[in-house]
Amino acid sequence: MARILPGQTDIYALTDSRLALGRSVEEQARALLDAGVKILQYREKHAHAGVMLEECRTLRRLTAQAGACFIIDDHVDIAMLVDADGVHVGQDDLPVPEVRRLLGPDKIIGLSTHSPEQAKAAVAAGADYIGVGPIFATQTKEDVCAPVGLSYLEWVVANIRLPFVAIGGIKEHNIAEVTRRGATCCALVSELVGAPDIADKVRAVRAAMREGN
Ligand code: TZP
Ligand code: MG
Repeated sequence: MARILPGQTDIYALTDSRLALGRSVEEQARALLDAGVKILQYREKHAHAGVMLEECRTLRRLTAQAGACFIIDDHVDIAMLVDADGVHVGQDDLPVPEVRRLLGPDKIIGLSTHSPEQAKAAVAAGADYIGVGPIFATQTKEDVCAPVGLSYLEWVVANIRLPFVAIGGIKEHNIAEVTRRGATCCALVSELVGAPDIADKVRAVRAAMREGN
């Protein structure tokens, strides 16, 4: 089990089987972990609960072997059943203090935020890290709000002490802009799992991140 927060690593990868060119969740995870990704989130919005549970059991095993942190999107029950390292919730999911009651003090709770008010509320609620975005327009998330752009990211860098991960429409070609504004950890969905060669893409994204430093 690895308690690794966004401030401690550069890339935060998420699964998405609808974008993964036919690769299974396990294949996505193996490729990402082999490429050295240290935070992996299971995010499969359309899978049945039984399938999710089995896929999460597999990812728990693979992430533990790789010394990587395993986060599950939304599903606190599955996170408890497979002993994931944490859960990521959005503004419309269970409130952070209630998730904390279920998971206890040692597990990681991430919360998506889209405004300074939400970031301050996340700190007060006891989140361990926040998602900051969507930075750019994205097709990946169905109920996504309008992009908050780089200005909200800059506000977080200047005002919030909690670890954070920038997310939403981040690609190899624009990630240097995001790191230049002070993000040290970026979450990417389609750019990584949708790449023909995931390992090559992780290397290219890492190199592009360094250009912005
Ligand atoms: N939360 C905010 S934007 C987003 C999530 C889960 C999707 C980001 O996907 P992509 O493909 O990296 O734009
Ligand atoms: Mg959610």
